[in-house]
Parts: sequence; C-alpha cells; structure tokens
Amino acid sequence: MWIGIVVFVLMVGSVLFHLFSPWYLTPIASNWTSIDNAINVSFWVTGAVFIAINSFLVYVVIKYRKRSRAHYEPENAKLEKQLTLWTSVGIALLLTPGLYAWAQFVNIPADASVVEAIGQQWQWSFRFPGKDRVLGTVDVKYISDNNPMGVNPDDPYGRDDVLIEDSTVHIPVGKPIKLVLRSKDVLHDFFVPQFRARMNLVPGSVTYFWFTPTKIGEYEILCAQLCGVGHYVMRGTVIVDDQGTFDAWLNKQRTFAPARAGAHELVKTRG
Ligand SMILES: [Cu+2]
Repeated sequence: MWIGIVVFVLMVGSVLFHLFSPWYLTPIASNWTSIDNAINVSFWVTGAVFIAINSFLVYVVIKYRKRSRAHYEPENAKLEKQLTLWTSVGIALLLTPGLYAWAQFVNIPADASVVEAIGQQWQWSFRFPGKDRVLGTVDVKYISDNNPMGVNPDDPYGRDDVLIEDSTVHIPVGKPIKLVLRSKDVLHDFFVPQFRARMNLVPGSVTYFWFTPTKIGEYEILCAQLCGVGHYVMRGTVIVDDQGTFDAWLNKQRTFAPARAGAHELVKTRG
C-alpha cells in the first residue's frame, strides 16, 4: 500500500515541479521556434506516457497488494495490437516536429551572410568575408603568430577578410547568418542558448549551421563540449545590433591584408 502512495506522490511532485519550476528555456531570440515546438511536443508526449505508466503502476500495486497467485497468459492479441498502435502514435508525434525543424535546419537561405567562428582551447575568434562576401581559404600550415587564423596569404579572397581576434562579435538583427565553424585543436561546440541552434566544431573539418537573430541584445556564447581543463572559461559574447550600428562596428575592424602588411613592417624594422 505505502509503496503505491510513494509512487503517486513522486509522480504528482514531478509533474508539479516541471509546471512550476522557474528553470525553463530562456526567451528565444532567433527564428528557431520550430526547435522549441519540437521540445514542447516531446514534453507533452513523454509527460502523458509518464503519467499513464505510473498511474497504472499505482493501480496494480494497490489492487493486488494481497498475496495472490499469478496466472500464465502467453498471448493477448488485443492488448498487443493496442500497445503497438499507441506506441506508433507516440513515436510519430515525437519524430514529426523534429523532422520538420531539421528540414529547415539543413537548408541554408540563399541570402544568408557568412560569419566564421574559430574555436581553440579556450577562446573564440571570428572572421567576416569582407566586401567580396567570400572567405579566403585557410590551412593549418599558415597558422603563425602573425596569422593566428591560418588564412592563405596567396588567396585573393582572403585579402579583405575581416579578422576579429576577440571573443566578442557583432551581428546584424533580422538577417539570416550562415555560421561556419572551425576548430584549431579539439572538439568544441558553439552554443548561444537564446538562438537554440548549435553545432560542434570538429578539428579537421568545417561545419556550419544557420539562424536569424530576431532580438537586439547581448548574448553569451558557451562552448558546449567538454574541451579540456579550461572548458568553463571558453565563453564569448555575441552582440545583435541594428544594421547601422553593425556596419559602423565592422568598418572599424582590421582586415587580413593590413594585418599582413603590419607583419612585414615588423620584419623590416627588425632587419
Ligand atoms: Cu571548447
């Protein structure tokens, strides 16, 4: 008897905790409401199953609390059909919103502007493609003190790339952004909770995802992969600006070519 009551209290307590706890998704600041819908539908489906199974458990524990003899029933076609049907409905409900979100997620809008985020133990830096809207090629072999992002010095597309050697980046509001991700060392993950969408940075390959920031403001970038002892300090800031403020900020940043010229001067004065 008492164990039935304990299970009942745990069930009701869990549901109330979920409904009334202050810890829930931060207010969304991107286009990805379809991801929130998928999460909400998952909560409703798993919540309904959680209540149904625990209620059944409480019922059985209380009804058969007196010692009684179990009888053997190897087949019950009606029950199996019902279980198969309702399990299928549940799984279809869990999968459909996710597939809908995924179909949008893998299709980058044609007008998306490219921003690159580079991860390394334990900081972020960024690169914009400049006026030609194309990022210059990169290679690990070009990485040096004067060229920490490894931009190919012989690639004309890289000359006007805007380098942000800082963990704070600005982006314009209301425009789709294709965020290209690259890691210099180990697995990292670019995650801004308010944007919902996220992606791993995989050493040796280039990954990407897209989003449209919908609210002006300042958001924290977290690395969401345990990437070493300094993982917890691998944070950055993304500031979503109106177009004018963003353009003014971007124009003040240095491009790869002057950065290289600076490097040559350094060598010259030394020589
Ligand atoms: Cu990391």
